[in-house]
Amino acid sequence: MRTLFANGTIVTADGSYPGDVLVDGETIVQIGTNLAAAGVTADEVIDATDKWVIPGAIDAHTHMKLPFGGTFAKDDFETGTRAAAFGGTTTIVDFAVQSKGKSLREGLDTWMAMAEGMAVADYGFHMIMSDVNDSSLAEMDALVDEGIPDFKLFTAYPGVFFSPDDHIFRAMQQTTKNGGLIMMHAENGPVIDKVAADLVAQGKTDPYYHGVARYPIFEGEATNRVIRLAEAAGAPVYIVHLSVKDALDQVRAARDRGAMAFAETCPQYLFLSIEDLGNGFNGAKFVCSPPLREKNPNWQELWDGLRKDDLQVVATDHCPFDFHGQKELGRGDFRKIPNGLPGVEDRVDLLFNGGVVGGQISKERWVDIISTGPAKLFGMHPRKGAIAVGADADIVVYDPNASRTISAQTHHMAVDYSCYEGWEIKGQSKIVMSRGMVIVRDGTFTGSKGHGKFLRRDRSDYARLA
Ligand code: DUC
Ligand code: ZN
Ligand code: ZN
Repeated sequence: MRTLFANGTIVTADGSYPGDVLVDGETIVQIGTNLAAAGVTADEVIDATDKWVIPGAIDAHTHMKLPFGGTFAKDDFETGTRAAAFGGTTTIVDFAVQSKGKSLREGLDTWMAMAEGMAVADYGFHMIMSDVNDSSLAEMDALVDEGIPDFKLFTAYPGVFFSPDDHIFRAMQQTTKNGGLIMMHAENGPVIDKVAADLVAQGKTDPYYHGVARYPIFEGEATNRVIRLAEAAGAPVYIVHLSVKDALDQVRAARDRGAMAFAETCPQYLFLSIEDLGNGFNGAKFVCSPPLREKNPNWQELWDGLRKDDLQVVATDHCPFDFHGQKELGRGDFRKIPNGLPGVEDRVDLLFNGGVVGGQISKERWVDIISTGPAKLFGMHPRKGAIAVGADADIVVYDPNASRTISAQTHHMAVDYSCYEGWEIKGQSKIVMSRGMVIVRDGTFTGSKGHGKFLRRDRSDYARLA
């Protein structure tokens, strides 16, 4: 099957130009101008006049079916990748979880089985380490070789995912040897739990106090601490879901002194604020960790960070729980609200609308932070994240002039609310191709369950990217 994308503007992280893209099978085989006039034939010609041809977007941080607080994130690998595809995302990197007392391998096998035959577009895994010991450290080397080169550890969630500093340091030392990457959830969990307990004891149990308990300085402190540990170990480190200026300042300082420190933020920290956590128990819809922050100065600081490359990635931390029946587990005690927001479907458009239309970033930088940047950092480039000969044919025809209204009534995520309900935004993915197969066409799903395959990823050259 040969598909020709004709008459569009190819938008990449490096630049934009008018051009045609020819796909044969699962791969991009030719890029040029007026290919049809030059005699190139195809089974299907997709007219991209007045539209942009961009690499399929990559969401490097999702949690399909994550067990959390006695329940499970609602989307599975089918519904989650399908919703992602509607929003122009053709690759996700999810998190397999090592449980305490179990091996990395057991956790990986469980998540592999959950995804097998389900996904409509490609997926990879990072590995969450909840139990750092001699044996799990040794297992890391094999995982790096098998295409899972990154490991997430937590300074938050004592008793669940939390690792003490010496465990984090040992995992970092291991990646110094095996070429992998440590990803850090950086908030000071033990201190947060103390503040949260004090608030609840005072009768402050509403979702709003979830935001109050998790001070910005607790994220800044932990961010600085883990970066310093990584520097001591000679390892690269990636801060996930960075939410606040205090933490960004630590990343900026680290990068200025030459540390291999990288960071992502998420749409919720660019577009939502602690005010959304108010409004009684309705605020539970907005409970995630780190929490939503004060709008000022944080939103603009994060945009500045994205523009200046102190932040390299925008991912979603997609972790959806229904308001009814799941978020409601925390009525009367915000500590029991499952943490996480739905987002995998709307990231690309929110970033286009708020970033490109909003004048914060160029369209090329938009492609970089939603696709090419994560492809490079997470060992997928140039197979993913690129419009280039030889790359996987993960291609989106994007209409920058389309507009739509976000609503839980029309979204494809398996969750009963949207954090952006009623928002009118510009930009929409019209054609979404995953490895040569058109999986979304003008708002209709045309893909198939099981088309998505596990993606073996390489180590990246972190020193070069820093
Ligand atoms: N934060 C969330 O909001 N949900 C899942 C895990 C996390 O770290
Ligand atoms: Zn996290
Ligand atoms: Zn997460």
